[in-house]
Amino acid sequence: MGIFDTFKRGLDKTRKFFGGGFTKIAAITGHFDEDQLDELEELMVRADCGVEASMEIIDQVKADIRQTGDNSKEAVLGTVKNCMKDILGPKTKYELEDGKLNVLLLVGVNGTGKTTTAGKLAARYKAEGKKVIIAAADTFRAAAVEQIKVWGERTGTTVIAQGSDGSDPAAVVFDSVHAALARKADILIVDTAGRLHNKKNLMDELAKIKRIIAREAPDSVVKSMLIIDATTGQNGVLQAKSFSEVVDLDYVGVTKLDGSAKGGVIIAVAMNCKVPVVLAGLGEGIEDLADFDPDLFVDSLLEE
Ligand SMILES: Nc1nc2c(ncn2[C@@H]2O[C@H](COP(=O)(O)OP(=O)(O)OP(=O)(O)O)[C@@H](O)[C@H]2O)c(=O)[nH]1
Ligand SMILES: [Mg+2]
Repeated sequence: MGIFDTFKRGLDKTRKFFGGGFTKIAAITGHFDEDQLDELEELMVRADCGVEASMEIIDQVKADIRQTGDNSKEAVLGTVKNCMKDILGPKTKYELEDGKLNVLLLVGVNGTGKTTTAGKLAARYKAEGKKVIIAAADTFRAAAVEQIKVWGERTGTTVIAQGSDGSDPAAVVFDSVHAALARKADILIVDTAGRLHNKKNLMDELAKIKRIIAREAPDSVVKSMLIIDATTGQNGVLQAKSFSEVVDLDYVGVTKLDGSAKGGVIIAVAMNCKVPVVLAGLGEGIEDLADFDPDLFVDSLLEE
């Protein structure tokens, strides 16, 4: 299956809701008058694009209509798509630096899909012939180590963990960094425990993990990625804002786009935080992960 089809399938619910809603509004009179534009704005808000982005897009649609006199479905669709692509910005990819240890810290609140994303990424890099190691740095939840070990087996990836639950995640990271250096790994994926941004001790723990990596592997390339769950809507936007105030985030990954009609949340995230969305989780399967591509995203949401 091509990447466009993967996106389309994963975004099925949002496409039906948003793309389908758009077509319905356009079908009322065949063009967009004031009433239809209000409905369109409401639809965007309900698809979780956020009030700010929805208003900005509608303002631009109105400005274009004033200028061209064209309020046909095609014209409005064109403006909406262009505005969304502008808000999302150019495609940014998480890429490994050759010849270095790349460390990727996956962070976020409980249950957003960090462990699943760690497993999917391990599979991806293994398939590319990279040497991958996973750090089971979620020592908080009893079943967490088992869960990541299953992904390790499934993908043939070494998982570094400590025996008993409740051990120190920083110690796991210490061991993992040394294992990764000794084996000349290309990437060390660090699966961390879910945490709330306002729990100081847990946020401090992330800072400690980062310090240990910097100290033990000063030449490594360390990146932090916040994983947010699309089904939580505007809450995800708040998480992105608050996490970025406490940890230096480099990237955002948005999961469970397949389970939500509210994939518009990516627009809201892009509008509200400076950190680029680079990954899209499009299902529970090992292959249901794609590099986030703004053009593909918008084109699969709103087909001509
Ligand atoms: N449909 C769908 N489900 C997903 C996706 N990503 C993760 N999940 C599911 O979401 C649930 C939670 O995923 P985890 O990977 O355990 O989340 P986590 O962030 O590691 O959770 P904690 O470690 O408890 O904080 C699991 O049932 C996953 O299968 C996705 O892209 N689509
Ligand atoms: Mg987890």
